[in-house]
Amino acid sequence: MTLTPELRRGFLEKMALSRAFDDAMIALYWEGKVPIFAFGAGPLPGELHCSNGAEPIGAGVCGALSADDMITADHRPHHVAVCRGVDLDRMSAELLGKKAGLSQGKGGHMHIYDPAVNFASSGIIAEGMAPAAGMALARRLQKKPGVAVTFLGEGAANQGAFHEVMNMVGLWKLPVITVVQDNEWGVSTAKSESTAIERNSDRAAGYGMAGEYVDSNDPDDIYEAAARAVKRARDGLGGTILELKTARLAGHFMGDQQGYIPEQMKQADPIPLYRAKLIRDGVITEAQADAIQAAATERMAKAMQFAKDAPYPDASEAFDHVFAA
Ligand SMILES: Cc1ncc(C[n+]2csc(CCOP(=O)(O)OP(=O)(O)O)c2C)c(N)n1
Repeated sequence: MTLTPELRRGFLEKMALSRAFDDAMIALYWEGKVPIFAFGAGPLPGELHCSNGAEPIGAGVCGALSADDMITADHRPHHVAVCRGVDLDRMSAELLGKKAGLSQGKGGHMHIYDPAVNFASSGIIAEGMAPAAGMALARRLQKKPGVAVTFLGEGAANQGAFHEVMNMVGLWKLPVITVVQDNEWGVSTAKSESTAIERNSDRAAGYGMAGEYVDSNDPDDIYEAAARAVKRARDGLGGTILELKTARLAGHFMGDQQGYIPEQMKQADPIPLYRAKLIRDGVITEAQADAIQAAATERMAKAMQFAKDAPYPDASEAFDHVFAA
């Protein structure tokens, strides 16, 4: 898999669309809310954990996958979902609680599910790991191709589920790539105060699998590391813990003013950096970069209009799809 100019241009397009999605949802979230404190109700029900800063992960990792591959993500799923090609209209409707949403408006922003592109997410941290391993095992038993990729934060890497699933993936050499997104913070707890070692990717040795840390929030570097992990998985060499240094620019949730982050630890925005890099490398011109941004804004405006125009589910449907009570 080669890093072509088309692929790199596509990374910028996907990152711009992901950011447009988050910025539109952030603006909507604040409608009807008390500024700064996030009290009150508005058109966007529930909490909102945005991906601003982590877009290179979605673009780089999803760029290395094929349609057969399967993804599970966590409570901060937008960048992965958008870059995977989850239906943007229905994803937007899901956040607004509309019946046209991917889960008929009952899942909200943490529970994005689109079987058309093998994508699911859950608000329970590290929860997506076992289903990812299960899907990889199922494919193996069915003699069908497919690598499973599970996305989580560095905070979730201290959950019990992480260790249990990694052991089975290592033991059975399952084609599972565990993407640990290291934005340094689990809510307001620093990685250095919660994790015994500096790099979760070093834990891979304890599970008999490959581990790689990418100290760069650039989709080119992420793509190349992801492509190496995908190749190992497809070649039958088992899983990889791929830890990616990234940024959390919009706070843990809305209303988080991030007062606990020292000024010198504030992270850079990767999108303008990548835009400048592509222009410097002669992949695109300034005008083409502006056109990519304009197209993303326009596409998101259409998705938001679809979501706003869509009807709410009927109250009589509230208990549909409840399997046990
Ligand atoms: C099992 C479980 N415990 C606690 C929570 C509450 N919670 C939501 S996000 C979060 C922190 C997650 O940090 P990290 O995994 O580093 O991801 P980030 O938010 O930084 O992307 C916590 C504790 C949860 N959702 N699930």
